[in-house]
Amino acid sequence: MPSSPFCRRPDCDVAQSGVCALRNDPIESCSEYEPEEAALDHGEDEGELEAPPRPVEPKLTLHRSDMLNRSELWSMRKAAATTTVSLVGDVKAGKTTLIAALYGAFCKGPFAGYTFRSSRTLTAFARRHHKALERSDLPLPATDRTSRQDGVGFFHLNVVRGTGQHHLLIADRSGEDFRAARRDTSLIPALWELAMADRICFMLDAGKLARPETRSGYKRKFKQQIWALLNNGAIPDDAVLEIVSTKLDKLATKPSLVPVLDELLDFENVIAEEFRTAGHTIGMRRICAMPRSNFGVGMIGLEELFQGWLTPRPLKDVAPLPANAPARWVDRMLTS
Ligand SMILES: Nc1nc2c(ncn2[C@@H]2O[C@H](COP(=O)(O)OP(=O)(O)OP(=O)(O)O)[C@@H](O)[C@H]2O)c(=O)[nH]1
Ligand SMILES: [Mg+2]
Repeated sequence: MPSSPFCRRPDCDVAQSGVCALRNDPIESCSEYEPEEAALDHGEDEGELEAPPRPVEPKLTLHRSDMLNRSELWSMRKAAATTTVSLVGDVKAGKTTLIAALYGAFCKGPFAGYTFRSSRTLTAFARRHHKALERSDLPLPATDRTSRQDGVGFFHLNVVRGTGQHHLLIADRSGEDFRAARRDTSLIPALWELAMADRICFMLDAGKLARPETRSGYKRKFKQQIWALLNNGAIPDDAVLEIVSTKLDKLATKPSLVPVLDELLDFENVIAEEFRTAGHTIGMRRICAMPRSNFGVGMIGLEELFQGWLTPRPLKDVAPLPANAPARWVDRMLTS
C-alpha cells in the first residue's frame, strides 16, 4: 500500500506531513497528486480488521406509556384476555379520581388481594395521580378535568393473584361528552367504548344528593343518562351494569366520620326497582376515592369495587326458550 492514499509515489508521505516529496507547493501543482482519490473515503484495509463484527442488537420498542387509543387497544385485546370497564358520568363525578386512586393503591403494595405486575399506561396514571399527592403543593388534592378534545382513552393494569394474571382496561372520557349525549342522543354512537365494555359503571356523585337544592334535578338527570344509553342501543346486552356512588365523605358532616346514607339508599332502591321492572339488573357500589371534604372518612369501597371488576362475568344462558304451545312433540321436550 502506498504511504499516501492520494499520492502515486510510494516514498511520499504528504498525507501525514503535508510536505510533497518533490517539493511542490501548493501540493495540487504536483503531477503525482490525485485530488479525486483524496476525496474518497478509503475505509479500512481488510487486513487491519481484527475485531469481529458486533452482533446486531435487537430493536427495543418503547411504549408511549400514555393512555391507549383505539388501535393500540385492539392489538392488546388480541394478545391477552382482558376485562374492560367503562366509566360513565357527568362532569366532576369522580371518574378520573377513581382511576388515580387505584393506581395510588398499587404504588403502595398489593391491593385487594392483587399484586401489580405491569402497565402500558404508567405515565398516564402518574400524571393523574400527581395532583392527589401532598407534594403537588396544591391547597387541596385535586384532579384535572378530562378534556373533551382527547376523546376516550384507556388505562391498563396487569395484576396477579396466585397463579392467575389479569389485564384490566379502564375507559375514561370527559363528562362533557356524556352530558352532550344525554341532551342530544344523535351523539350516542360516538361513545364507542361502551359497545366493547364488560362492565359499565354509572358514576353517581353522592355529594349532590346531600344538598337539597341540587338533589331532585340531579337524580332526574342521572336516570335520564342511563336510560338514554339503554334505549339507544349503546349498552351491550351482556355487560354488567353498576352504579358507583362517589364522594361518600360529603355525606359525613364533621366532626362525624360516618357517612349518612339514608338519601343515597332511597335513591339506589328507586333505581334498582325501576330497572328490575324493565328487565335489567344493576348492582350498587359506594366509594370514596379522595376524602378531601372530610379526611377522617378515609378511602371507602375501592377494594370491593376492584375485586368485583375482576370477578368473571356470569356465563350467558344460551339454552333455547321453550316454545309457546308447540305443535310438534319434539318442541315440547324443553317444557318438561
Ligand atoms: N370530596 C371528594 N371529592 C372528590 C372525590 N373524588 C373526586 N373528588 C373531586 O371531584 C372533582 C372532580 O373529580 P374528577 O375525578 O376530575 O371527575 P371526572 O368525573 O373525571 O370529571 P370530568 O373529567 O370533568 O368528566 C375533583 O375536584 C376531585 O378532587 C371524593 O371521593 N371526595
Ligand atoms: Mg375526568
